[in-house]
Amino acid sequence: MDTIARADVLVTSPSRNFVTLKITTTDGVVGWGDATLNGRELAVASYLADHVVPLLIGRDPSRIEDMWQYLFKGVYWRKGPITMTAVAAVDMALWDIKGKVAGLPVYQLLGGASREGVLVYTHASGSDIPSLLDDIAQVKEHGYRAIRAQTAVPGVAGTYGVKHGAYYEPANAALPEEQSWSTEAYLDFAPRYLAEVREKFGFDFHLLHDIHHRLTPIEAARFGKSVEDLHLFWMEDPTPADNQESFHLIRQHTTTPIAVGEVLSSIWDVHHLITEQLIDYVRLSVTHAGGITHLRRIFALAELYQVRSGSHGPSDISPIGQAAATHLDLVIPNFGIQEHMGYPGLVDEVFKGGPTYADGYLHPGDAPGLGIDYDETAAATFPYSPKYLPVARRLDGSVHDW
Ligand code: GCO
Ligand code: MG
Repeated sequence: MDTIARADVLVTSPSRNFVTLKITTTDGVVGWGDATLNGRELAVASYLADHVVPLLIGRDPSRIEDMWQYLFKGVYWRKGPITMTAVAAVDMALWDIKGKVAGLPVYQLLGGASREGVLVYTHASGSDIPSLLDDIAQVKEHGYRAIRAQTAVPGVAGTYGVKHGAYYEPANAALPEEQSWSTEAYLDFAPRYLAEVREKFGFDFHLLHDIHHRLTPIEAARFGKSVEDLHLFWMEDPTPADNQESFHLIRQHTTTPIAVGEVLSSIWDVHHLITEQLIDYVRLSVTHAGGITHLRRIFALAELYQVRSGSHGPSDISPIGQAAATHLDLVIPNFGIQEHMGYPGLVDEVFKGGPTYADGYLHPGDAPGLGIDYDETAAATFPYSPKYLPVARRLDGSVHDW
């Protein structure tokens, strides 16, 4: 019987940090899993190397569900982003191996394609309204049918979601940068710039906006109401979802669709949001929510309540995680949209292959497994470099939600 011969945890930083799990079987089949958790990369690397890798050796790589249960229930300390990212990496690597052994792309193992391609949204941003409008024009030229629009807020230094230079990368400093925040300025400005976007470009594309947990429920309700005639595809993370109940208040006031999930990692973090129909899109990622096995379960629950998927796909999920997401997206009946932020140039020196983009859609391709490779020699030339997300402070100096 083919068993797991070894597992290696690899950390590389081609412009930003990525953690990758490589599982090798006794038959020499290699599976890749993404274990990247922005700003906590080494915690997941240690969890895997110190606590998971020793458990894998000698086990049957074909028993994906059993391995998932073993690593979730069997460890006593379940859930949480570190654990769920580590479990996800093992899960992804085992799906990759199963596909390579079967000679089939993972989406075929999951039930086959339900659609021709995976609708994606990408980011456009600007330091002011004219530069946002220019960026949207450029993004539209690349064929994107769905665009997330963010602009710096006047008087608020370093607003999230806005590029500094050619590329937006929120984890930007060896110690967290401190940025400022004013809810009043944001609530006044954001509906106005979103209205200018619709005025200039019309309604024949999906317009998304990320609030990044910055509002209280009643502020989010006001925001949602004020942009209703702009027909946003969604407002993302209007308020922190630690208290799932609080979304009832937003729902009572606005029909602007809501997307939540990028900082959440298990079905228990979203089950109330889904079963009470408090959200329209569930945005957990394969990488942070226990892999294909667990995210598929979350999407299946969501389907019963007409909640669609909208998976998180920023640059801090590696191309392996993005490939795994694309396979799942192609199959599930309640697919909504997939984030496709793209990567800075050096990343494709390490990660080879993966989904292809054309005309607003991604496709995972038909190579066996996840269809992506990792160049270990190139990766070794990019050592880990600590990079943290900023911290947000209100104008009075107190800490705000990021
Ligand atoms: C998104 C996210 C990112 C996060 C980043 C943090 O919607 O893509 O909000 O921009 O800030 O993934 O790790
Ligand atoms: Mg977001």
